[in-house]
Amino acid sequence: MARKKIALIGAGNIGGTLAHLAAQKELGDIVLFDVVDGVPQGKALDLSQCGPVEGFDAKITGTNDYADLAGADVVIVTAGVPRKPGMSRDDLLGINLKVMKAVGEGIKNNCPDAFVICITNPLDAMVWALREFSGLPANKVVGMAGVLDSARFTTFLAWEFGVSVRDVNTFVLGGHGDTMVPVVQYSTVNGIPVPDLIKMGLTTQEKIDAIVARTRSGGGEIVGLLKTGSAFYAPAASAIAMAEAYLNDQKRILPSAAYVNGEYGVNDLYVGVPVMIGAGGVEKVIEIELDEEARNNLNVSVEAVKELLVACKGIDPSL
Ligand code: TXD
Repeated sequence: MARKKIALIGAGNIGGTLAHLAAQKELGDIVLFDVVDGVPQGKALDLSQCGPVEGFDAKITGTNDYADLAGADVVIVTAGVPRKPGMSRDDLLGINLKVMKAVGEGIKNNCPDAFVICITNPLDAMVWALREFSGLPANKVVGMAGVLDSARFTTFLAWEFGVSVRDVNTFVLGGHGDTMVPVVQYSTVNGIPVPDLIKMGLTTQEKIDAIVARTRSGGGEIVGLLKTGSAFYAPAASAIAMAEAYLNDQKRILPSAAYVNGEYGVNDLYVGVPVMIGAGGVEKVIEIELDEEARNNLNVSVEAVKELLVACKGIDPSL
């Protein structure tokens, strides 16, 4: 069986890390695309030379020509500009919306059957715009944020309880911003819900509240430390988990910025919800019971995403 083809649009910090992870996992042949001449080609050549050392076979190429994306099975989009200290994700909207228009055209014209994972910020608006511009079916265009936000929440909880990250399962809903909703009652350590762990005296409500707050500002914390850009190792690992679920039909339940039409009382919007990802792309939106606080927080997040879409339509009347 011919190898799958993975196209990475944006060959920057996340794009290069995506390429390395996909190659190490031998998910398929990899094409790195960027508008900067030389960067995708240089990174592709460098990554190819990892093959003999790490023991992977993958044809890794770099290009500045969208035609080289032809036939891609998976496309992961990081094209655009990242945050600098003092910038919010929403500040990127004007620049990155124009980038999504070009990227959407490139996908529509060269690989319309691909499963597209958007990473570019402000994520909830960019994934919606990318679907509009590309014209792909909504179940084949998804945003990566929830897997990263859940990974941050999981890491902080594992540190709090002094347990393996493998035994912590967390749930994050809503937008990829300050309004994201880490859902404590569905977050567990080896199946024990966090609220029960509080009752058992293994932590306190105050500590959990602080962890929720740190998760919400997890991106900003790294931007503040790096000063030159934003997180890229965990974002890349998170998107690769989603790509693998599609390529290997894993039916994984992953929090993702997915198209919702009716579930959670939300219509015609991309928002962070648990979905099943398999060979059909986003195969199902999982609707869970939310307590009043979580539902209110989700509604706040939905309103914040809607405001971003109004801004997008103000910039590009074709939307
Ligand atoms: O969880 C999440 N979704 C977020 C997303 C987590 C971390 C970072 N988040 C966002 O991903 C971040 O705010 C940015 O919007 C993207 C990409 O972050 P990255 O750190 O990879 O940015 P880089 O290193 O600047 O790479 C961006 C590349 C760079 O090489 C540019 O030349 C290229 O994008 N670029 C383009 N490629 C193709 N087409 C166009 N028009 C274009 N414009 C810039």
